[in-house]
Amino acid sequence: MTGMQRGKFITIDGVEGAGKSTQITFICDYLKAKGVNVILTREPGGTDVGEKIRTLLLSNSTGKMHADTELMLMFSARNEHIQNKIMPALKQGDWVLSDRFTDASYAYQGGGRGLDVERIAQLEQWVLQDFTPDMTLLLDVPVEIGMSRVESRGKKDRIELEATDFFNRVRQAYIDRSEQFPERIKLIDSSQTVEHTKQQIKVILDSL
Ligand code: Z5A
Repeated sequence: MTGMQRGKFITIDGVEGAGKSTQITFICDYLKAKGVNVILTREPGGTDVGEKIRTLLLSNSTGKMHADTELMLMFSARNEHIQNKIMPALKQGDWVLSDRFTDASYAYQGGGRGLDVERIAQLEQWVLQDFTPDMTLLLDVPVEIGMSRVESRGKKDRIELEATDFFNRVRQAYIDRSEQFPERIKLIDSSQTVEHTKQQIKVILDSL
């Protein structure tokens, strides 16, 4: 690329109630204070088409769905997201901060639903080629703690209705990925206070 420097792509992931939404606001403000132009987005979603796919994926009225269909819908939304939002922003030098990304497909559809990781990797290669986040912040919390944090939210969506076992497999798949990609995925203990998590994130961001 000539001239302008490409922005950085940071993703934040983890099981439910790990504190992604809480910390993402802090990260955004922290980077802005350092003079970085940041775009905040999420998956599934982030574009008009992606948000429609999100509704289909998470709505209880959708009912049962084949795990492969769920995986492909996640990647369809992701393709739209990358092509129409993430790449254009990075190319013009903005940073992009995404609440969840491909690691969630490995964790939820791979770990949770039990889909073959090799098949997910094939889809990833097809859609993303070599595109990958510059950094992923993985907020880790025991499933029971995460669940107790979100309990008061009331009605659960289609995926949240899964049993504790499902989320334990999701958490383990995230941890496995952080061990597989230690350079990119920073595992953060998010089981303590919001402030404790924030301090760990700050140290990591300063290293960027
Ligand atoms: N999904 C998938 O299956 N495959 C994919 O490829 C992708 C996604 C991309 C939507 O995700 C669903 O899509 C998700 C995975 C699936 N399904 N599930 N389950 P989402 O990110 O939109 O929704 P979510 O997972 O339900 O996020 P969340 O529950 O909102 O989690 P969070 O953002 O990490 O939590 P939070 O809102 O920041 O915090 C929850 C509460 O805890 C809140 O009251 C906070 O004030 C409190 N909190 C936060 N941190 C702390 C600490 N440290 N101590 C105490 N209390 C805290």
